Amino acid sequence: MLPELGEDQLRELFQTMLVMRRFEEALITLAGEFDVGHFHVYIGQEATGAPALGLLEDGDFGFTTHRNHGHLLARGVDPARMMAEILGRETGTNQGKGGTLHLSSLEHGFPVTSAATGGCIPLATGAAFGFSKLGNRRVSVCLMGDGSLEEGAWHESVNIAALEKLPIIYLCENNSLEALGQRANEYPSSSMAASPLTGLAAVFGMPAVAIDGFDAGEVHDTMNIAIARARAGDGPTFIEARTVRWPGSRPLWPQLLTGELDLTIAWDETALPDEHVEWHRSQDGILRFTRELIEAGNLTPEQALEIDAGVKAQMKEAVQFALDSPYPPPEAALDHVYA
Ligand SMILES: Cc1ncc(C[n+]2csc(CCOP(=O)(O)OP(=O)(O)O)c2C)c(N)n1
Ligand SMILES: [Mg+2]
Repeated sequence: MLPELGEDQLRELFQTMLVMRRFEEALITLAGEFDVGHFHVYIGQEATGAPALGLLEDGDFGFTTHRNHGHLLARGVDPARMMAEILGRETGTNQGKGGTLHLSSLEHGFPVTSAATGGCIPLATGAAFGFSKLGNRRVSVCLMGDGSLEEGAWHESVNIAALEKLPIIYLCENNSLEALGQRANEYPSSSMAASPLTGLAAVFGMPAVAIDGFDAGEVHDTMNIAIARARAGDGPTFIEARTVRWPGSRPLWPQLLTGELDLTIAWDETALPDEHVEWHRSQDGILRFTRELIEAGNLTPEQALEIDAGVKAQMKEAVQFALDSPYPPPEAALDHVYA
């Protein structure tokens, strides 16, 4: 379903999702030609991150994981500076010293990013504790994978959040729905005895809901309620956004196994490839959102392609900016090191 937003906002959301997708497609392509090192991509989860983070206001914080690129892009961080950061360049968001695993940008509400599984949980909870003490009506969003529920930090943090009624939303992106990865002996996500995962939050007495993470409208509406609750001082919410892992993220290194996103599949069944049919037909959240926008008369296929062409050109420039940027000088190695 479509989020309850005006036409301009719906199109903005569409463009944001395309920025998220085209950025990482460009990164995977670049990694084929250039040693980028290891990285993780958010491809396939855009319909969760874009509407959820689009609801935040200036001063609200997000704390993300090793799969952070899409989250920062959703809050408007410059793709060129992010690409430069991933390539370790001086012009990067963190002057080339954070890299893909620690992308952050305080001015966009991402003060620090931890790639330790579960690391985001105490960070986000601590920020919410600070907001609560300041009484400033700001909210903290913990963008966590299902795997982080295995960590002890989850249980300790959520207890404090519930006791103190902290202004926090635990947005758990569960991309483990299909056990395909495990079956094919690929990269596993989580192994939890608890089922459903929402039970791990409900036991602390907070609203805990499971939603379809491919459904931008459901994500938007659920987040909206959770944010209002947090701002009103009524405490935390746990949201499990359920998706499946993008086929290209099943091998250890991301690969464009489903090809680059072809938007025409959204309105032309004959464009549907023979492989990964299920993915293209019902799982790719961007294709689903495109279909919904067109069916509701908020976008034409021509407009969709035009927006996409602009985004692709922007990503080409981002890659070039990164490649043209210098590495930090050796003398800068100890700058910003506190010991
Ligand atoms: C403390 C810790 N243990 C192990 C790892 C290695 N590791 C990297 S990604 C990952 C899986 C995390 O699963 P999940 O939180 O569901 O995120 P997903 O990759 O599925 O988005 C693991 C175990 C890590 N980064 N930190
Ligand atoms: Mg996972």
